[in-house]
Amino acid sequence: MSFDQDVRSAADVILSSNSVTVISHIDADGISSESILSQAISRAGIPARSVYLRQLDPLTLHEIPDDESLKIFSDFGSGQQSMLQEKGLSPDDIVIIDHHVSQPADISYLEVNCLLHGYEKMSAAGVAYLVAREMDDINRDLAKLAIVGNIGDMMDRENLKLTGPAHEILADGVGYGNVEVWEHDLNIYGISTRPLPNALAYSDDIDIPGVSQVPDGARIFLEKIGIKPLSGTRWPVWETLPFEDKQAVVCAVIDQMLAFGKNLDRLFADHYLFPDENQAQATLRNASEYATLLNSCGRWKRPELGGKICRGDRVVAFREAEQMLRNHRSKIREVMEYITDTGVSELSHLLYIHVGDRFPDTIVGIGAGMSLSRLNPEKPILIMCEDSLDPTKTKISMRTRQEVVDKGVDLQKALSTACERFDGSSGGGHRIAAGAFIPHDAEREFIEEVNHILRQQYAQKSPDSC
Ligand SMILES: [Mn+2]
Repeated sequence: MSFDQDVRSAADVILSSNSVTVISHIDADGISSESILSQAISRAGIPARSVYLRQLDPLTLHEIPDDESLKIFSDFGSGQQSMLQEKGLSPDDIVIIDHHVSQPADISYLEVNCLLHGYEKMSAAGVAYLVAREMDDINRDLAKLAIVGNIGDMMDRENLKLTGPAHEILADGVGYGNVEVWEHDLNIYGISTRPLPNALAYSDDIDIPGVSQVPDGARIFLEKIGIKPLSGTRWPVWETLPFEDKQAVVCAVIDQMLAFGKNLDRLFADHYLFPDENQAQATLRNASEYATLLNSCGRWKRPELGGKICRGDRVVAFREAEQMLRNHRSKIREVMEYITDTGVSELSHLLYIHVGDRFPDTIVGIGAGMSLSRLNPEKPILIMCEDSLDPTKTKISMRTRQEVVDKGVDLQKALSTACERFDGSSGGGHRIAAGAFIPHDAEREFIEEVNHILRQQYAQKSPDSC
């Protein structure tokens, strides 16, 4: 079946059901997928309830209700079909909405997965939206949430913009009027809330000598071109900076980078803004920051709070989520500081560190990703921590940069291949970021196996691998 036919079938199955349980992942993509689906289902007059899972595995399987409702798995399920089969779920009970690598089972479940049709740059929220739109055209307002999910899963990072079917969804949001695209804009994070010097200093993609990683340097850099704090020490944010000032910043950044022979390839990216969000909730005014807010809710075990925000709660849930975001940021900073202070160990093709039980296992991967620019940027980082749910397991997270992926590295493949050699381990994710759970006593061997696989990946780089 074609992707469109899969979307149609899922819409039909959902519309003919009596009640639905949406079982979704806890990250920004999972939370936005869940709220797109639940809202579309409720609008169709079908009762819907939601279950969020940190991951779909034997330990969380019991959280799937044993009732008559149709079960929709979103942002996972494709890779766990044999497990769903073992649980005794029949094809009539299930719809899978996913974008991860699929593992076929003997039973053929209805699986709407863009990856199966060659669309690599779309997330589960994108698939969920296409199903919701197929259910009823009134769901076009939900394109905005699909953008949040796609950005949360970094679907724009390789091309610095959304492409393929995710780009088409963008057009729905623009047409509806709650999405605005700023094409080919400065590639920085935090355009709606971050003081400009910090946004310039802490943008992973662009390396501006004297500015990157040095907020004081960034302030001096901006003052030199006449950009000053608005009042006292409060700096403007990129979103509200006057056009002439933006031009001045871009020119100065280009001059500085060229003067030091830096590559400008990743200087510009598309930004996705939400004009319907109030300035008082600036965190929700662009897709990246909105996604960060949802991620922090999920990582701190409050995914339902993110779901409420996706449904429009701008008072109670939003305030609470902002508090979580502050906590989230400070904990990630602690992970980064721990990594920098402790130092990482180095093998030929990766860096690694074990953080034990010092930090919640839900944020160590993010912290590792954010410390990459302070470490050897050529090597992926592998971070280990204790699994909070199962003390016999170690949780592994790996992160790298787009430039390394372009050289042929695929962390998802590296971890899932390594897992095949160790009983009781499982892994998944994406080329640029992946994770695994392995037996606690296999750590050493596992790291060496991953290093070995990475060495092969660098060696085997072929033109179609990126
Ligand atoms: Mn996802």
